[in-house]
Amino acid sequence: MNRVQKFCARLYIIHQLPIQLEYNDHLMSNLFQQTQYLTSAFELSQILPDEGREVAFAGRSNAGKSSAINCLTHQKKLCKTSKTPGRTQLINFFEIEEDKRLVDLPGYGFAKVPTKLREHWGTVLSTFLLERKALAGLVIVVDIRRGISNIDQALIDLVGHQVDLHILLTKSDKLSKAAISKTISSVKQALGNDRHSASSLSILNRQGLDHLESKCAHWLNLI
Ligand SMILES: Nc1nc2c(ncn2[C@@H]2O[C@H](COP(=O)(O)OP(=O)(O)OP(=O)(O)O)[C@@H](O)[C@H]2O)c(=O)[nH]1
Ligand SMILES: [Mg+2]
Repeated sequence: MNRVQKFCARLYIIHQLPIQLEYNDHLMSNLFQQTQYLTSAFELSQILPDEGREVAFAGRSNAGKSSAINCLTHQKKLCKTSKTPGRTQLINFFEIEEDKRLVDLPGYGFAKVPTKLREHWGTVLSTFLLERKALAGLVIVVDIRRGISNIDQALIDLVGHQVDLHILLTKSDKLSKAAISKTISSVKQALGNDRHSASSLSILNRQGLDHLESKCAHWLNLI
């Protein structure tokens, strides 16, 4: 390639790049925008047949799981969100397209939940996360200001050897850019496994949404 050809090729790339990025962004938004509520389960027996591919969202009560799914799908009320912890009390399934689903899981770690209910969800969640063949990836949602709690770590230890994990550090609008980067680095280091990843998200300014979109799209074979 001579210098003129190199220059033209470079120009072409420079010109094409933003268009291509916009196009991909647009494509991904459209992929998740079609998501619809499918069904809910309280018992293992009510859970959908183990087919297709799913990405589940787990984490402490009030960490921002339901808000993250709403942000990802560009919808305001797909999942119920609340300032009061313990809002999601069922396993909720959402269909992106046939055999591709997002799953909003009940939160853990909320002290006011009765012991019986806590035990119930402990069994249901661990069985679901360990046995579900459709589970392509698990997003563990963590409030960036609180960091990984003992229960989050116990979940990582329980399923991390068989399911790909993404730690989603939410509410990043509450921290400075420097503090966000520092927290992401330390979480990645603590994970110590290249299969697992971490990024931040703010539902207010949508910082980090691109990361979450591409992770979920990749797990679900949408791109
Ligand atoms: N500032 C800010 N607030 C957020 C963000 N994400 C979630 N929240 C708030 O955090 C609260 C809890 O959000 P939810 O999405 O209901 O949390 P959850 O993890 O689904 O909670 P449970 O269903 O109780 O387990 C709500 O008041 C949200 O508006 C964020 O990125 N920034
Ligand atoms: Mg919720």
